[in-house]
Formats: sequence, structure tokens, C-alpha cells
Amino acid sequence: MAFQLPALPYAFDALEPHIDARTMEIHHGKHHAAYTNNLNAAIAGTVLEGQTIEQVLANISQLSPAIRNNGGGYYNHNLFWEIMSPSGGGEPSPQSNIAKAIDRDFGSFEEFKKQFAAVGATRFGSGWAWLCTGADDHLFVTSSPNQDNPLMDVADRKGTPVLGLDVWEHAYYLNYQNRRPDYISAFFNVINWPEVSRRYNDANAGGMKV
Ligand code: MN3
Repeated sequence: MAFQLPALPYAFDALEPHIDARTMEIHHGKHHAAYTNNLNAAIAGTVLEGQTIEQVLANISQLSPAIRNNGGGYYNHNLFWEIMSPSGGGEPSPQSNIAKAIDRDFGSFEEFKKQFAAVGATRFGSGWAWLCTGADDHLFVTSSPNQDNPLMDVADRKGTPVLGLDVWEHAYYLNYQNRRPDYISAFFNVINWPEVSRRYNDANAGGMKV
């Protein structure tokens, strides 16, 4: 079964002024669509057609660059649209496990934000910034080049992404040009914390280990 481009869960202009409508339209309709189509072309007629995207990514070192680039691009953008919302921003609910884990693992929300912004701003060239939960349920921030992500067996540090930020120029250049730090700062106004919280709870379904 071919992978499907998901519909954007809000209108192209829903995240303005933080992310502009034209960027969203091209990003979803052209870039994400191309990753999806190219991934399907690369796996056509192979056993990978019967696998989940997570299974494909877990064995990416054995697969072609086309599958690595497009499989990563497919997964990463699926996550990206969902962890943003027009009603997003602020901080996670203080009662949520993700809020408690951020305080436990970073000391404070401000310190998490600082570390996340720093890995996004300093990722050279194209890539992604991530907030992940590791095997021990503890949170960490990391970044990856190109369309790689922490689910891949080639990752510097493996984990389950609960929040991801696209820092490719195609994600911000129309509105922010070379001002990547301003884009990262604006992203914090649209983070869908209930969805991030849900992903953290799903990844740690056995319960939070303090
Ligand atoms: Mn992108």
C-alpha cells in the first residue's frame, strides 16, 4: 500500500503571522508531496510496501539514499504539521507528563526552549531540530542533517521524536530570509502542546518513570 500525503489539518494561512500561507502551500503541496511520491516510487515492488514508515526508518542503513531522503521527508513532515496549531503556543499544561518531564530533564521550560533553539540555529545547512524521548523515557534535544531523524538506525542519538522543527530554508525563507533564529522563535507561538503531550504519553505507554 502506497504512503499517502496527509491533508494539512488547518488552512494554509492558519499559522500566520508566524508561518506565512505561501510557505505552507508550497511546503505541503510541493515539498511534502514530492517526498511522498518519491518514497512510493523508491519502494514500489519491494517488501517495504508492506511496512510502516517507522519500520522502514529503523533499518535505513540497509536501504538506498532515495528511501532515506524521501522516507525521512515523508515521516518528518507528517509529524511537523501535527505538532503545530493555530491555537498553539505557550507552555504545556503543568499537569501533563510532558511538562513534568521537561522540568525534570532540563530544569525549566525556558532552559528547554534555549537548548532547542540552539540546536536548530546551529544545524549547518538543511536539517531538523528535535525533542525526543529516549528508551528510559527521558527527554533530550538533538538535530539531524537533511531528512534524517532520530528513528533511523544511523542517528547519532536514537529516540522517539515528540516535537520537530524543519530548519530547511524552504520552511522559512520567503518570510524570514536568512533570519533562522527569528523563525525558530516564532515557531514557539504555534507549537501544539496537547499533541506533543499525546506523543510523549504514547511513547511511554508503560507510564512515566521518575
Ligand atoms: Mn520541509
